Amino acid sequence: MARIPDSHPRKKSLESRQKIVDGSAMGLLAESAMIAHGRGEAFDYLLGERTTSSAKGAIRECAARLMNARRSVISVNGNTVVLAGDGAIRLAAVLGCSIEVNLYYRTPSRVKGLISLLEEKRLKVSQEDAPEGFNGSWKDSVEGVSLLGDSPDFKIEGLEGPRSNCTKEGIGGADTILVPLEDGDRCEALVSLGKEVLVVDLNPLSRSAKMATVTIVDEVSRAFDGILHSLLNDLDIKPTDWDNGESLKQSMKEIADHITE
Ligand code: PTJ
Repeated sequence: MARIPDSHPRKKSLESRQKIVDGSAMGLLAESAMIAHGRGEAFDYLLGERTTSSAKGAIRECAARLMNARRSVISVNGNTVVLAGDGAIRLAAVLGCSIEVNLYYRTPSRVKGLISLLEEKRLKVSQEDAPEGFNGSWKDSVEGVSLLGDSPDFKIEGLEGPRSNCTKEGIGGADTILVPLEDGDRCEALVSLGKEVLVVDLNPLSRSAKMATVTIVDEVSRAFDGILHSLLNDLDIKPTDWDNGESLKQSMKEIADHITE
């Protein structure tokens, strides 16, 4: 792809599209990945391609719940790895949790390919400077992030087919799951197992947005950067009595305000 100049107003959006195109060409994404991405782009456009004030509140709430968790895990699908795999690795390094590749359209070769891509990203992130506010050895923390998903030994109760497969060490045993671009049924099944499900979804009307314990209505890479910043800088945050329905209403109001500005 030709280099996009920094001054191009749609630079970030064009780069994300290219990541989806390249990920598809490599056989890492679901056939419908581009449709999902296009839907996300449309909502992001309506939100003004920014992290809104309600999303900032949801980001802080998720950071607090992840810090407070007995055992957390980050569940990633194809789109998330391609768009925000580096961000997932940074978060897992700070939280000391695993990342599990858990796919809606599961095939062994996609799981293997996505884990390999995450391994490359883990190596790259381990060579970066530690994020501001992080204490300890960044390299050791990043190298310690486990990448799960290729040997499922647990089933999510209440779901049929391959999408119910997961690992006991990851999703099966976790009490708190950060899961971007989740599908509504799986989100509902995880919540009914008593888990805290923290979803990132640009569409505040989606079933998963409505089913989740906390929904961050934001683009996945921006949301991951926001959670990381909150984990390292908002040291006194605690989980609140979160009203997710109210937060989603705020997101819809932010869309309405933005389009009538
Ligand atoms: O890799 P797999 O097999 O697990 O499949 C992944 C997709 C995303 C194809 C699959 O889960 C799917 O079909 O998802 P949906 O039902 O289309 O839902 C995707 C949701 O994510 C939609 O509500 C989009 O608005 C939202 N979305 C898309 N891109 C982003 C996003 N949310 C945040 N950041 C994005 N970049």
